[in-house]
Amino acid sequence: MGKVIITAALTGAIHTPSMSEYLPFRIEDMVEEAVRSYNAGAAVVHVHARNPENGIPSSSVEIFREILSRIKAECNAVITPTTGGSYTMTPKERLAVVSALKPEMATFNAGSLNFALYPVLEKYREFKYDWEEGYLKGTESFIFSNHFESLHIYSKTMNETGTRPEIEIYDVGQINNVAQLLREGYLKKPVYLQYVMGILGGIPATADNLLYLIRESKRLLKEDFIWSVCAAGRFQFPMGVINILEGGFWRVGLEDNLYIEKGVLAKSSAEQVEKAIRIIRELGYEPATPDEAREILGLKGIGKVNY
Ligand code: KMH
Ligand code: ZN
Repeated sequence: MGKVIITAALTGAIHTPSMSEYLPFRIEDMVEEAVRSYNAGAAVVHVHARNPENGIPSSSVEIFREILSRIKAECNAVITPTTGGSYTMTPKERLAVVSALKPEMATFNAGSLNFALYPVLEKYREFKYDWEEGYLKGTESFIFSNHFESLHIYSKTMNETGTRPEIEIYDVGQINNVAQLLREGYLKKPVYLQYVMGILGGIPATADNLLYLIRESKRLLKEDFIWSVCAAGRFQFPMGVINILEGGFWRVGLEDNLYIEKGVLAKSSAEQVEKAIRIIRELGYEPATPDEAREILGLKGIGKVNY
């Protein structure tokens, strides 16, 4: 049985501070969470920047630099900053972290979609910060734009900085986008896909759909891909188990799911990492170390980043 790359997605741009007291958005909390997830067995940590004063998603390179350099000083995890940012950011703002910090890996969102969070307003009514409600409501008219011109720019930039794209796949057609980018020479084989399931606007998180994504990836990309899955909310663990059994990897973390079990808030992404590793070990798998992940993903090495 192979090694499984476990990724911990610490904060994201979906959940807002009032949804969980455990969602880290201050720099010191994000660093502590990254180290906790690393110590729990995660090989990769995925990082978004937030304004430390009020938790609103930020594209500030200086905040990213502070977070990434402090994580790097404390552990050997692979650090994957987002280029997804949030819907308040331009493509240029979203990409700035890659040009400036030249990370080993960064997310690469492979297509456009509705990215709707507004239905959570039925559940959350009281907010600590004045931006939260408008931010969530604003997603009712939000198209997460990743057209081919921006995909070309993202690819070129990541090729220049030696940054491995972690290609976020929200729906089956985006696998064909990747095939097109390979044909055009923008992306290199093998590509690393992160199936993102259960976002309202993207592919629903069902076993059938996950197997379909894998099958369609094999049809279009042959053997030239490695893949992981992250699924929103209650689907995080079921989709992860299926994906492991199919030969893929697994992303957990409070970015995607605030709970450790039904009705119980996770106190840390590390709790979800520990639970995922207990499960994969029961199935005969072992978590990959960060250096094994670097080998599997063909990363340039932490010594070649600019932070
Ligand atoms: N936010 C997740 C739904 C990114 O950060 O660029 C997918 C993601 C993409 O993590
Ligand atoms: Zn993210």
